[in-house]
Amino acid sequence: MDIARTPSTPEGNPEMADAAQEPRQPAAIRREDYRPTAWLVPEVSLEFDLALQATRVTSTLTVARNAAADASPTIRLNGEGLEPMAVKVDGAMIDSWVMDDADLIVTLPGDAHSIEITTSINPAANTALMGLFASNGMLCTQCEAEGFRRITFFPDRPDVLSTYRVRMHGPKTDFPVLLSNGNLEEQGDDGDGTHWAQWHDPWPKPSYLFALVAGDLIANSDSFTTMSGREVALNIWVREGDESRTGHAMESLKKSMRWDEEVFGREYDLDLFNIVAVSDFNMGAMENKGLNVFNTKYVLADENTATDGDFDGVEGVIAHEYFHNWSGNRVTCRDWFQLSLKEGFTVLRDQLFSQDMGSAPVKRIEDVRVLRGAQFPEDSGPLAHPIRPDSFREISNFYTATIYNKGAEVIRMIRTMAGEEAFRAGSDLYFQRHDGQAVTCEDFVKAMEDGAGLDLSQFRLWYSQAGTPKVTVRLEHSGDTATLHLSQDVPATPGQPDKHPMPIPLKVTLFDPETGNRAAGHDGEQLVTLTKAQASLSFPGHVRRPVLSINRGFSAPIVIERDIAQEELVFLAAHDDDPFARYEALQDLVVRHLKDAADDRLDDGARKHGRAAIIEAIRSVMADDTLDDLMRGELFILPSETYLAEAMPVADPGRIHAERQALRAAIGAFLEDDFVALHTRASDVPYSLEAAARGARKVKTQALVYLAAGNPERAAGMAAAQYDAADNMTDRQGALMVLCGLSAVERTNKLIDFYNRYQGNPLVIDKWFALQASSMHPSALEHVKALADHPDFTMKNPNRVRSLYMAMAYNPHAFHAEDGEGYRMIGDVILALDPINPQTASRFVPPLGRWRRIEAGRSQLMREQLERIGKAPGLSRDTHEQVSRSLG
Ligand code: 0A1
Ligand code: ZN
Repeated sequence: MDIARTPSTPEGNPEMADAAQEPRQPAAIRREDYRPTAWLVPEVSLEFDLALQATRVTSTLTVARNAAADASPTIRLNGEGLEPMAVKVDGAMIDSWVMDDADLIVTLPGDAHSIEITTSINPAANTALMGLFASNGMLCTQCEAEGFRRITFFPDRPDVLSTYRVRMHGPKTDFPVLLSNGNLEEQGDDGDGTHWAQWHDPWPKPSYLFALVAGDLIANSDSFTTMSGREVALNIWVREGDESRTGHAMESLKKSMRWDEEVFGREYDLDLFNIVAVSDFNMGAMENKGLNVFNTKYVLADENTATDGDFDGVEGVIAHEYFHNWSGNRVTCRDWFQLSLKEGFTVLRDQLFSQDMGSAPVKRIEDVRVLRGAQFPEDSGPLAHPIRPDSFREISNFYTATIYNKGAEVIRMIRTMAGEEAFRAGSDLYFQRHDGQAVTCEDFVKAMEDGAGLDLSQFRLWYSQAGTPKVTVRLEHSGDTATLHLSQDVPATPGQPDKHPMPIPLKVTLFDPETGNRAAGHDGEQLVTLTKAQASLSFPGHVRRPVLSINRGFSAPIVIERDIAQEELVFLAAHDDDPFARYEALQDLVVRHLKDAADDRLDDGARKHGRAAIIEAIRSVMADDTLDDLMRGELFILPSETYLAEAMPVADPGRIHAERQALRAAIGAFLEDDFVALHTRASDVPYSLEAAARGARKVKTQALVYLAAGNPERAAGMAAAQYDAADNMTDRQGALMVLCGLSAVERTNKLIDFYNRYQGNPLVIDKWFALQASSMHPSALEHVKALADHPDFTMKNPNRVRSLYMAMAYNPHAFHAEDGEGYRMIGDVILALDPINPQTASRFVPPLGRWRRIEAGRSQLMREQLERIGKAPGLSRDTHEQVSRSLG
């Protein structure tokens, strides 16, 4: 059977009968049902007659039987919302075609044919932003994963690789720039106000990598000379007026190209690389061959409108999409179950790149924070799935933190076990062996085994088992020997009640608490791989009980439960020479304290004692002059409320919020003078993008965050002054973020100023919405409600929707308002957005899906919203799948 949703003949199709009765519950597609495609399409020729409301598409497909598949007399051409206006086979009009649901079925007598199909589409009416859509008068495509079928009928699956020739024709004034994949072959003017361009992409690619852009755009152009001396023209296309904010993106692109040559040996393979920025986009960006399409958020940046974090975001996403040229495009996925093959690997590649471009330890900590904030909750909830899922109903729902971020961690573990050199050998073999192919995660693992010389038999469990393993750690000391006892538990997840033990690579070391020296192993750090449910390891030569540092560098994406004394955590927080382990010790210290506090397990004395230890640890971070400010700022960040909730079997978000704020206030009050001094010192550092200046900005705002909790009045004055003195967005946004959480007059004044100052700059107005929706202010939810009626708010722009409602859904004290108002609002958003843009609507379901892990009162209210959404008529496949899994 074809992996497409229905068998290749429409008659007697049981799935169709089901679908007729229950249109919202299409059958699950299963990985094990994969079959090679019966027909290949070596060449595609597309002709577009462009118009915003009616674009005519004529596609000519050269098709040939796939000798490696079961023969079929029909070809299934997927479609969505399309009608065939004309169908020709080998140049002759036919009327024997049939529709099977939305797909077109054509009977083909021979082994090779040409099929020509004409369709017409309305890009202006495409609010889902999949397929060909209009954005600010420009036309743009998004085809991953299954958007190409909204443009023309096609076997829309990633294992069908074709070369594309694309001819576009349209009015010159509306669409002066006409772009597609590959190289521009020819262009011309018709002399009647219209013009045309013809593009050809020599590299065979799946349909999801097709792209077309037509609009009034202006380019920042540059060039890059590859390692073999080829000159590549680079263009970043934006709307007029935005070109001055493309410099950082261009620098990031050139750095990415050089880095991929140097670190992975990958050279670019066309003479042209185009990037287009679009303001209506569901995701961050898309790696279409030679024509990347980006959300403006990840292209436009200058010091006045973008924060340091935004600059990093641009650099990281530019790199990510560029790296896909090899990990994704030259070697692509056989089917969508293999999505992590390209995404996990590419995320790892972009993480390593960003580590090399800036502070490696800080980047590592940030990446772990993202993983634990987004992926761990997914892995412990109703939507848990392995990095290579076994089934799905709507592939858009599987662009998840698990596929991306856990996928990256899994490959990072391979790298840790292999070492850098052997890993590179594995990667070289993978690219060489599979260049031009559509392959599986198994092919990747095999290439790693062969190239890096590893045995990954047991390691494959990381691809098939969902859930975050928990490793319990105990260190026993007797005589002169320390014994490390480890045991692992991989929790049950939906559909996977029983798990096997996984190989877990743990970097460990032991410190002598008196000298602070490391003592374990010859080089002080060892890689211990736990392969069984339990294991014990002995470390002789320790006359004193050593302090254990484990999972250094976060060598495995797991939860560690360690039996360790508070003093030992304080010791590691002050002395561990692994920056991640040091950060982790501080986090653990705080997590333990807040968990106990939120669970009512602390009497006054214990609370005081716990706070004192944390304050002491923060003070030593403040005073430690071996730290740079970027790292210092990182160590100051308290564990998030989401992370704290995740550490408890059932959480009370109200208690967590109150206890965390109280701790922050205690730290802020106790260290008030130190934070003021730090703020003053950091304020003297002039703006630049150098690490020291970025670090200064980071600790400056961190200081305000603590002072806002400890002494709100003083903080309001300082934040207002920081806002007024700001010569960059990082300082200005940081100050406004702090003010947004306070009930001070400066809050209103600066919010008005910010809006007036940046009116007309959508990305900065997004910040204005997001700052208010994610604020610590007790009335944040009221503010969100009012902002929904603001004239600048629209449900049609995904960035704007996210800036208001995603910010609120991930602001625990607003979302978890005790009366359920936050849940109701998100329920309303999902229902209102679903008919407009199902992909973005379904992304709001997971926060509600956490209901099983939340205390009873709120849990019931969350569930009620899921049930209300589930009952709504005409729900999209995207939202329906997420809701039913969340309730299941
Ligand atoms: N492959 C892209 C992500 C992406 C996926 C789906 C999209 O459809 C709206 C868009 C982009 C990446 O990993 O960057
Ligand atoms: Zn990607």
